[in-house]
Amino acid sequence: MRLLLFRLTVVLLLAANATAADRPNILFLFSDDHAINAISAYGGPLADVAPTPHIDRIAKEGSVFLNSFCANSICGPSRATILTGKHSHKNGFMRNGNNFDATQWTVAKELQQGGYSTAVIGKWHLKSSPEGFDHWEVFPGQGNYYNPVFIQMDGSRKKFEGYATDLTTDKAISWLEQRDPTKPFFLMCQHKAPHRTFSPALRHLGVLDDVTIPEPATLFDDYANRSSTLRGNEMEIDRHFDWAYDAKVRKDERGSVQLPKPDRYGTPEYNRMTDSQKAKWDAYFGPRNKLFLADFAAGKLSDEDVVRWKYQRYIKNYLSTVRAVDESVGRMLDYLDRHDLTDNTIVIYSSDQGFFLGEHGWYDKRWMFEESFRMPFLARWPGHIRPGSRPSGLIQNIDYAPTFLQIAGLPCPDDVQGRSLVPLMKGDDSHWRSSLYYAYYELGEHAVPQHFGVRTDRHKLIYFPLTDEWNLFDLQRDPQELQSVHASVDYRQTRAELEAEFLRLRTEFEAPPFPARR
Ligand code: SGN
Ligand code: CA
Repeated sequence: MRLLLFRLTVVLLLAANATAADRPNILFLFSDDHAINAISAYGGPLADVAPTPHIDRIAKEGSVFLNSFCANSICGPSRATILTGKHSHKNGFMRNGNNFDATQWTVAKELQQGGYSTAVIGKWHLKSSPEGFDHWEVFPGQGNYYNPVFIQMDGSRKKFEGYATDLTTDKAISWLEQRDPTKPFFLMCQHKAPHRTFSPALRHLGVLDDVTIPEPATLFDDYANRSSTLRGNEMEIDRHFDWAYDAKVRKDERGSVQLPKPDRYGTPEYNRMTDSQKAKWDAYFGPRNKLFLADFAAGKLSDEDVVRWKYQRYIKNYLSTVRAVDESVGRMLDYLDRHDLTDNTIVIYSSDQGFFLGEHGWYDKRWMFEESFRMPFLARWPGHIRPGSRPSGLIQNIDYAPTFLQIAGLPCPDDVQGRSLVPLMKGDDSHWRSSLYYAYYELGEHAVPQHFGVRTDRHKLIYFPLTDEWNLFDLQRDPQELQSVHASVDYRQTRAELEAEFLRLRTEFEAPPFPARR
């Protein structure tokens, strides 16, 4: 009842004081698996070799949130959290493969009812069809890079020739062209890139040929001094990166050369291409693969050399897919400029979780370790966000829905678990939170076990229920998280505080019991 009255008052006030078009537009630019280390505005180790000038423009004219995290480092759950402002156990989407209960409250529905034109284009990955959007056009499941299929609003599937990132951008722009201009808009433009299998736009093949990408210090991590479950992972560049599927060395290119395992999958993205697209791919990868295979067959490469070669192959393809995402951001910002929309639009760039770019020897995400736990979050909002600001408060994807609502001047339901980021955007971090709750529920592909934890600005406590192990990291002394100090007497006090905070958060968020021990 209270919410209803509030909603009515808001609508009346909006009608009296402002034309709907005065309310800010919300442009949510989103990608899949884009680690902050691959965004130059975050100043990571790859900033010089692979800059992202258009994403950086958002940072320059707005802010980079330095401590942005996800609630559950996996695709569908992150997206469900963004739409609902709730942890996975509350919105019911705990693992990829779940079906999003579209009857529940979402921020898209609220914005739509509150007078916004709403649309989502690109990767959706929540199985049930989008609701709360005036327009949508999304990939089935993970979607494809080349000549992808988009599901239409009538349920039919249509294949489009071209590259997923470009097509997603074209479709987002054409929706902006056709939208109802008397209403503010909420547009989610959601890319597949740079997700596995890291397949660049053909025009970007070779853009990083002249550089050697610096290797992360932990490329050859031995997984000692942490949970025993780390060793059971199946996401190592060394042991799991597939030759054809990931490293792009097709079986039909190898002649008599035998590559070591793993070599399980084919090349589905290559198979989708037209003959002329394949010709461009072959012209690039063909000769490079030949050189590698010759060296390999001649016994010139040690095991470590092979890992290093695979790392370069991986990271260059990954960063090349980012190149198209960055170009897309440039096109979207340019559209706002050319249509006089820049001043009244908040632009956010984010990605569903982070990703390991060789750190700990890994690709993929899932772990509560920094590289996958962190989500990029950059925002530009002229007149509200100070250009060049770098808020350091701990934020999480549960906060996005309440943020959108405050920007739109709409009420936020009591059961939303996140908090609006508008105060942080405006430079006020005086009453901000000091810890975050994390929960990961899958136990499947890549063999990362369920784990749960709490992070403060300095420490991280993780519980692995299947093995009943606890890890504690001092992020200031050990930023690479190589040594749990959980058993150290020096950390007795910290451990007790973190355990209490973990429990407090689990109570506050009404978290379910841990899965049973193995
Ligand atoms: C796919 C990928 C995995 C990836 C998951 C989750 N395999 O299953 O490597 O971890 O998606 O990614 S693939 O063979 O399909 O590329 S997520 O971003 O959707 O959560
Ligand atoms: Ca993802």
